[in-house]
Amino acid sequence: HSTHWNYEDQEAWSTGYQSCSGNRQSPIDISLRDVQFDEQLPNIEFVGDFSSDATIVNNGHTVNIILKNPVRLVGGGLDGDFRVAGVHFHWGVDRFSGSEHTFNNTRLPLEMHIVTYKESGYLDFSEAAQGINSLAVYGVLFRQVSENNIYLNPLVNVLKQASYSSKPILTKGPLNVEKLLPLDYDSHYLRYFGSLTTPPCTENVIWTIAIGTSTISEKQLNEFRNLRIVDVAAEAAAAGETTAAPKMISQMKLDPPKLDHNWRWIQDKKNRKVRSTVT
Ligand code: 1SD
Ligand code: ZN
Repeated sequence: HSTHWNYEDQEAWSTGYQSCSGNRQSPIDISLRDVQFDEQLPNIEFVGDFSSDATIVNNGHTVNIILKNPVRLVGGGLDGDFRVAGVHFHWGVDRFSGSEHTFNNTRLPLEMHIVTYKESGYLDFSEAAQGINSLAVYGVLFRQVSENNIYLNPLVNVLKQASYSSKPILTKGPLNVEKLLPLDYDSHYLRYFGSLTTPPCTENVIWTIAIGTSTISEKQLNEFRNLRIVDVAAEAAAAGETTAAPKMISQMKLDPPKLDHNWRWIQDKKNRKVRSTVT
């Protein structure tokens, strides 16, 4: 069982999780002038059925989408196919904060992470999470516009139900994650080697970041900001899953703090290069 960590005291992460102070940490700032054009980077795409109803879970750090059908990340110079394990988001208190990666030091209000793991050689995500370069995350930054992004509605419309509980909730209609990607996500992307942006900060993530951005309205962003920091362990105990139940229930907060920001500070690039599919 892991120790608790939070976004207020990020400096402390490396005390419990050594990797968090390693040499290939994420996120990073991406200076678009300094990226290296790499003509060898082939197109990358998600293959599979993104169109079914999905389940969402407030895990106390983010809202995670679990898809019903298998979807794979294919191409992009990856070593084999990578299977989608979950999709989640990072946001902040206002329109000037939220994304984890920044372009030219500019932070956008939302970042989506499609987390995938290498299929060959690993049984499931947790096994692959221990491997070498066995995770691949596709990240997309969202900019704020006045119109709602209708493709986010199946998710945004159930966030209220997820705000106080980690109980899985079915989306309102199919959530087509593919529609949340920029149209040219397959050919216009950046690539670098990094880590998970949350503890244990494992340094085995092949990052792909769309050069294009998607959109979201302020109203939709506010639904993310209204989620609460649910205590998943206490909830499980309260549901009778452990013998610590009475103690845990008494410690459960009736009014947990808002999960109004969940982005990690920019990490040192060290000697790393960011490659790009475009000049
Ligand atoms: O923050 C997420 C974390 O919640 C978990 O999903 C992990 C892997 O499952 O990935 C990190 S991140 O690096 O994709 N932000
Ligand atoms: Zn993430």
